[in-house]
Amino acid sequence: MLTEINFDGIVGPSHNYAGLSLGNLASARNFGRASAPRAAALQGLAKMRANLERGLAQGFFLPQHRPNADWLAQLGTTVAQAAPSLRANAMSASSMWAANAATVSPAADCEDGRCHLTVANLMTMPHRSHEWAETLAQLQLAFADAARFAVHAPVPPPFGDEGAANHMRLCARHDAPGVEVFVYGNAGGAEALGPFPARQHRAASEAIARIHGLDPARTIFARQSAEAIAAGAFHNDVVAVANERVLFAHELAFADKQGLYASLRDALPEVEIVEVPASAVSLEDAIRSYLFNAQLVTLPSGEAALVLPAEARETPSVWRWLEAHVAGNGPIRHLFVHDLRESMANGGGPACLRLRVVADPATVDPRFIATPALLDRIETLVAQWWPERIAVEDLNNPALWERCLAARSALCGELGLEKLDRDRP
Ligand code: SUG
Repeated sequence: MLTEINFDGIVGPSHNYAGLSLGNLASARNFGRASAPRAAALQGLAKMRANLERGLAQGFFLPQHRPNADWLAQLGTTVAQAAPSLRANAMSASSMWAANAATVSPAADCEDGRCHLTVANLMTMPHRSHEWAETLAQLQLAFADAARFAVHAPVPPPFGDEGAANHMRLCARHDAPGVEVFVYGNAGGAEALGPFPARQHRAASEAIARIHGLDPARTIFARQSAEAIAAGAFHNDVVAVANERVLFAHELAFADKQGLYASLRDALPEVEIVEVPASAVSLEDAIRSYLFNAQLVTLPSGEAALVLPAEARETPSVWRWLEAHVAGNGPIRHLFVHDLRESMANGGGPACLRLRVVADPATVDPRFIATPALLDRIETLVAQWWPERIAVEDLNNPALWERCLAARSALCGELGLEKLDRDRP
């Protein structure tokens, strides 16, 4: 049975606030604060558990090996000798934001009838540019069934690709052929640059569409508005989210929204576009609350629900809009609110934490599929091994490096995934 599975990144033991992401306002705002890795991981696990209880299929990916000594070796240094700023890049737990792991095209959209996944190169930000090799290794294990899945290495630089965070899919049902929308900020060539980097390049998205064997008649390339990027929407999924026939977006998300909406209506006449006007929710409120970084999911009843961060409920304009929508006839029928403050403080909401894959869970390596009992075991392990607190200075402490490596090894062992620890890509 093909269904949508949400794979969440388990927050790693080195989660910290080193302010590494230019253009991500939360990351900049919280630079220097002490983080709480254990609480962060438990918040993420609680969301996974709740989604499982809602009847949704849930999987997970493991945190990566941090500090990444192999990456520092490529740069001619070691964990002990690296400059603190470089070391912070090698310590980042940023692979927790699984929406940036890969772009996924379900089997129904692909010429060869397999589900295609292309790992994102994440080349724009140094701390994320070394995630791809371990991500590729995990996806190759999780989706090893070559009759059903094709896992691809990243498109090469200099074409920046940030994965599913800039990709939306609209369809009548998850297992039916869909329309794939690739949202880019960088069109290539000479163009006016805004204050922040546009991480997604159109050329990378076009390459992925070719690699996945998508039907050009059902593939749309849309530009993100420069205004949204300048306001801090470093990924499209900070201002828009789609699920089945519903597109939920801010009025100012796209450079040419009329063009995008017209192409969507052409390709999928039943599409429902729910646009939030700037007069009701400013871009600033949308970005601060992560209204659009909600998970828009289809419950077993067939109704659509939003899985939101607590910040959405605490932002008056946003909560007012949501309550009015649910009270009316809108397609979103339920609101679920989660405390994900540790991830949010680095600019990662509910939707950043997950990668959606349409698949039969029975065809995925079971070591990556969540059950309540397995989540219990992971929680116990996190409570035992994850640091309670990391101040930015602690990133220079050898005891923390050892602790982070040991914690991750313990998790790999618990899940029967020692291979990920042993065979470093
Ligand atoms: O890439 N934050 C991540 C947040 C990613 C959110 N993902 C999606 N929108 N899908 C980023 O900017 C902060 C790291 C730091 O500052 O230490 C960070 O990498």
